[in-house]
Amino acid sequence: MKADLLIHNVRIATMERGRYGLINRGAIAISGSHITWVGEVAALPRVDARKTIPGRGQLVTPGLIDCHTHLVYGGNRIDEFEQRMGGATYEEIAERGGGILSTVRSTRRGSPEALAAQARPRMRALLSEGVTTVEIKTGYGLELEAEVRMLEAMAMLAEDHPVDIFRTFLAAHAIPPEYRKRPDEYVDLIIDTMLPHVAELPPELRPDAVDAYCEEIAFSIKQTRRIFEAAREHGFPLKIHAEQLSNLGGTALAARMGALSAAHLEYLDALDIPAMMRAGTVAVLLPCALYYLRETRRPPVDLLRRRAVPMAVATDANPGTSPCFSLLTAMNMACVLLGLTPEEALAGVTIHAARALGRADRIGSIETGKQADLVLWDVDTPAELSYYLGYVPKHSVVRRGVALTP
Ligand code: DI6
Ligand code: FE
Repeated sequence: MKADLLIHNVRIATMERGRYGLINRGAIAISGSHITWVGEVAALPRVDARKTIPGRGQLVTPGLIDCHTHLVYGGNRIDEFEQRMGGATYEEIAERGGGILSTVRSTRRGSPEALAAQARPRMRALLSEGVTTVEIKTGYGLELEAEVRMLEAMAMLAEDHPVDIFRTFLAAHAIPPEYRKRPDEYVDLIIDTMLPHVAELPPELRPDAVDAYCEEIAFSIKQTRRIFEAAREHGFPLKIHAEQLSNLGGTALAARMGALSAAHLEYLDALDIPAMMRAGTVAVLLPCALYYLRETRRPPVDLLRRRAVPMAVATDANPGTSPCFSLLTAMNMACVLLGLTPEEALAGVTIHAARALGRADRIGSIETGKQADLVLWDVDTPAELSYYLGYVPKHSVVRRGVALTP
């Protein structure tokens, strides 16, 4: 057997089917950007490898996937953090014109270059923890040109970082100030102008999915359904933010329309779950947002687990409710605050995160035929990845079959 890269003598958490799937003394052969063989060293056929990484028993996991972020935005909201810690509520700040709309003002002012430049340190923070795929949403432009500039900033980030970026179009994030009194007209704008335009963008800019924030303070069920119907006609996979502050039924709607994922879910109801099961819709848990908002309500993890709904874990990195750029922190919080096991947390940032992006056929587990995105960790057991807070175990990354120099 020929290989471009052979990784030898490592422990492998394959993460197939959401389990560790440990191979205690394993090897991985890679040709080009893909895995061509994985298994016990004892069963390894004779390999003629151009390059070998002689392992020392490190733990190899799939490259981590942050499947829900708002990494591209202008400005920051540190002043609001200070106000909130002094007692102001998120709603009060929003009423004063702060909140999402404050980020919209600073994002609209930014060129794609400026937006990419501001996002770079945040991207580096994510990548420094073994992340190899990042989803990023638009939604701080809320007008066609500014939304497209956000997509352009994402394309720039993809060019100068070793990462696969999944672009999600979230024009339905908030009602822009100029449409405050006529929200349905903004929905018309999304449907009649924005979606047809972004659907025709070249492949490096075209969104990979369409998302909507279905909530009392954002888009109603009816508005969300209209946007999703139009998005589907353009062939976009669907994602939703729902059941964060109340139960409007957005998750069930999205699942019935075949959505890839539904995020937040603190107010998810048992009755919403069968639709998710039928559609294979992934529940995306965002513990850092819940932490920052001091939300005491928890997503119904036990129910989701019992009904075998795949659970992903993500940072929700954004300037308002989750200025967190550490996926390992999100894993820890998923365990401590939400009750996931470390195995579920790791599945939540690998195979189930891949599924939330519709890419489980390509990434998220260590299997023959998958993209060779791997992290070699100096840890004893996979649970260790969820164990620390503010400490990143030493590791190295192989992305698309290429060993990255740290
Ligand atoms: N989910 C969130 O938690 C936020 N948006 C969303 O869709 C908050 C975004 C912000 O405050 O900037
Ligand atoms: Fe979000």
